[in-house]
Amino acid sequence: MIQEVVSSAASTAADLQNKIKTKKARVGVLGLGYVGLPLAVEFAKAGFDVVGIDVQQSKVDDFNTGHSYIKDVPDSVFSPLVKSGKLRATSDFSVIRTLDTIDICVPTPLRKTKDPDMSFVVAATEAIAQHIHPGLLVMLESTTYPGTTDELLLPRLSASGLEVGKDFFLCFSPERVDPGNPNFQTNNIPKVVGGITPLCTETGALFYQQALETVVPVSSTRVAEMVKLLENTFRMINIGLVNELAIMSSRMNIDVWEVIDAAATKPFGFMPFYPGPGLGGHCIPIDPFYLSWKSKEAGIEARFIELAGHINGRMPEFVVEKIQNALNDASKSVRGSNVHILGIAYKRNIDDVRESPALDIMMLLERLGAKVTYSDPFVPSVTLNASVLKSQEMLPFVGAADCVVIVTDHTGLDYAKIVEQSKIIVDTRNALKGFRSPKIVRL
Ligand code: SAJ
Repeated sequence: MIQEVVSSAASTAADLQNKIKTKKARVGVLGLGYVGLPLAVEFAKAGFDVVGIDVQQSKVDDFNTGHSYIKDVPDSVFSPLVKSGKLRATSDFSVIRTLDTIDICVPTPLRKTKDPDMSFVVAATEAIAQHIHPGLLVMLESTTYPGTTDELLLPRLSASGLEVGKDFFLCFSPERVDPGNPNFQTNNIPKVVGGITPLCTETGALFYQQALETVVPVSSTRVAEMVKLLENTFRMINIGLVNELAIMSSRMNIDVWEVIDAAATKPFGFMPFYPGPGLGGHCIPIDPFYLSWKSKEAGIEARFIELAGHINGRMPEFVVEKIQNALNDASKSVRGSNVHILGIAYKRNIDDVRESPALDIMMLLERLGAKVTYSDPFVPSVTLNASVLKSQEMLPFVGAADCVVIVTDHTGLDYAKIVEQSKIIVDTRNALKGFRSPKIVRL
């Protein structure tokens, strides 16, 4: 009997692995965003038939026109794959019955109470559970807390009666997509993957090896889940450290930027991070709270994360204090002053304003009675306190403002002209590194 059980597990895995090796496996990607769409493209480019699945019919329709709505994937690559039939999208989850592999790439946001919103992952898992069949490889890629795959996905998928590691295979593989990164894209970012069983890990690693340059197998889904959280918590805490150093240096009249640049000359054991107006984006300010939430459940308080979150969260107020003091030195109050913000995206040269500290700074300034305007070549308009603000032509507004604030240091702006035409300029990014002027106030 045992021999039969072992042999049937081996044969299911062998069949699936053979389909993967010969590129006959039918690949599915659930969630066609900045992670899912590039992943689907990589497997179609590698020669697989790929089906993208998304609940948004508009996304599915857009996808099937052969137009890529993800900037990192040009139409020149995307369109031929769709036209050739290698790549298509659907909102019909029953297609999962025909698939051999499926990658879950759905959002994992935080709720306002800073606890994880797993609703998208659970919905995706339940949809897969409805159509699961022997020989299916399921991989979760959404950033989440350690234990998600074995606690949330495994029971729902096993309820079908199929056995993990024998009838179906389940892994976690953290997405590491960095939108807009000119050097690292889905195909050449090393891919960590950990399975519920060794055979799951082996099959998941074999799958990713067909399309991605480097695959890093680890011993379990929990290790793989924790890897991603370590990566992004490392960033968040180190940014919090330099933000606190900026606050200290400001009080001690030390140029924190000069300190960091000099420390960065150390050829080992140091990695520069830079202070800023606060922490934006949908990864760094959010992912670490998955870890602190889960560790609380394990009875451990993640104090580093909470403290860094507090410091990073306070930076918009610190910037507004700088603005208040700069106006005060010019015998002006914030109330009634024209304050013009340069750059409102959460980091340079992108158009994403999610969690952008610029929005907090603008709201704080409005609350103090300032008249706030902005210019951002990447962000034509933004909704703030239910009113829509439009990006203004830069130089006229810089010249007219009582105070200009560089919140996001997009490249390509005429910073010399900005310095020349500003009365006061608060620089939160050291964008004016090479400039010396009494009107420049740095973090
Ligand atoms: N920031 C600072 N100081 C720094 C670095 C960043 O204040 O020294 C701010 C940024 O302005 C931004 C926020 O932190 O508001 C996040 O910046 P980020 O450079 O970490 O950019 P993200 O949010 O796009 O992070 C992504 C992450 N990628 C993935 O999760 C797959 C992160 O792991 C990458 O390291 C990062 O891109 C990157 O290096 O570009």
